[in-house]
Amino acid sequence: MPVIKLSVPNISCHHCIKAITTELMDIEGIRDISADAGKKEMLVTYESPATEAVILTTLQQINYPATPI
Ligand SMILES: [Cu+2]
Repeated sequence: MPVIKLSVPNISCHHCIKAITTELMDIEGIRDISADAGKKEMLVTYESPATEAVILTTLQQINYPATPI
């Protein structure tokens, strides 16, 4: 199953992580999310029909633009 590591500069606290997790878990195919508020990074495990593009677009839409690292 693919895992992407993302830099998400707008993460500032655990509330951000909760909001992001809620939003991403609504996408079919997202299997796991772990985030580090200190590093402003997250790991997303996913499978079809989810794609990296869908994940990045969703994060952009909720104002947490992300960059794969
Ligand atoms: Cu926050």
